[in-house]
Amino acid sequence: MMQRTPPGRAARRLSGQLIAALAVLLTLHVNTSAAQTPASAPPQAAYVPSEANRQARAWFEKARFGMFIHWGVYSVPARGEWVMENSRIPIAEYEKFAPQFDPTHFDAARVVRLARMAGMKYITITAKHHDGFAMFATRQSSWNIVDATPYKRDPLKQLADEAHRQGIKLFFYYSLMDWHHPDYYPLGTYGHFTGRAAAGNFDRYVKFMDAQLTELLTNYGPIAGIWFDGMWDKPNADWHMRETYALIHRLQPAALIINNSHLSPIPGEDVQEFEKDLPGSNTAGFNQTQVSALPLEMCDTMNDSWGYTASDKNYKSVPDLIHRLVRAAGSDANLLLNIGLMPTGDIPPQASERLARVGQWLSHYGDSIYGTRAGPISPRPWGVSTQKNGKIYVHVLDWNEHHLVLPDVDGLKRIRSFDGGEVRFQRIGNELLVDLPEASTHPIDRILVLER
Ligand code: H79
Repeated sequence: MMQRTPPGRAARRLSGQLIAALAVLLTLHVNTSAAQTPASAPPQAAYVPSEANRQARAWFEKARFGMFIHWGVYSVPARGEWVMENSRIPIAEYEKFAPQFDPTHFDAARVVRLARMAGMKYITITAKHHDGFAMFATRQSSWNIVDATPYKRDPLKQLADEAHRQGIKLFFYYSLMDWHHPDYYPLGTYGHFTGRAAAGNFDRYVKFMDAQLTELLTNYGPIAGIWFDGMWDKPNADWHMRETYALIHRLQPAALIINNSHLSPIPGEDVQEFEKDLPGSNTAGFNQTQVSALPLEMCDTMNDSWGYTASDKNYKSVPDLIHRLVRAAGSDANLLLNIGLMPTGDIPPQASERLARVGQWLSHYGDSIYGTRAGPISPRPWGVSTQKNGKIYVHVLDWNEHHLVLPDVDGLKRIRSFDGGEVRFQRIGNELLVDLPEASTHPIDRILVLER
């Protein structure tokens, strides 16, 4: 029989607890046998999110759709944000892109308006990517947009002011891996072609990072959260994440911490991230973690690139983008959908056209997405379910037949089409045989509303 809470999530919560218990046992084992934790390490107090943080999590879970923005000095060569590593460009050469980076067309108001028009409730922008280049005014290094480019202005300040003005939330992406900073040493998997000295003090790098994060959390008003990436470069290093997380939560208690570590969430993290995969699936190859009870987010690209890539015209269709959003919601996750801003600061027109059309769809059907949780019918090849206020929304995405068999729903009284109109169904044993509306009437998503 159907339950009000997603049954998959409850089961996962239980297995999450088991895994947490196992992790504690493992940690104990490692600590005693390999003595990897310094003797002075404080006892591991449990992380209890503050009231402000809990409210922020509840907001986040309702938001369901955000805009990811990849933008940095790598936009100039226009071959993606990994160009430094992939083309083996040494630091001294890579730095020559900075004098060419003059994004005078950047219009924060326009970016925020586009996000709102697309139905997105927040923006997550790269403050610093793997190349270490700060897209904000920082005193910690001159490797930043104000000091190293002819633009000389702080686009994150413009974006933060505009986001506050237009009522949209702003997260800062911050790469833990750094191919430019001399103290990011010893190196991890990547960054071996930069020509930098084989020396450095990692603790000093962590201090640098904390100082930049302090700037991001004090100079830009209320920030919705920090989105970390790149820890997978050195998963066994002592990142001092507990201290960094405590710093963030002390500076802004409502700021959510997201770490795209490709590992199970650790204390201090507020959202579990999935890169290019729905929670629980692993097509991209780095999503082997259990789905936790935290709010979930999945990030994805509109074409095949994060950072602006001039040659990449492989944009997903509008129905495909909508399906990804709906399937994310049906898996209890937000979709963080990326655009790669151009070196001029312009938005690629292929991206803005598509986003406007996703926004049109959401203006009609958003009620079946925003504020919902995953529904009681688990994700299927044909579609997903969401639920809100006792109503279940069944999203029929990839199914061109006239009938659909659903598991029976406790106390079901009627089914209607989202746009009105009664939908006929029969009970057969523990199942419902539903007469679907014509597929041609809603080619993107036939939404049924199950009422009890
Ligand atoms: O910021 C975006 C990516 O740059 C970052 N996370 C998203 C949000 C990311 N970095 N690495 N990964 C994601 C996964 C690793 C991909 C790799 Fe590769 C495969 C690194 C080397 C081989 C892709 C292909 C990048 C370079 C070549």
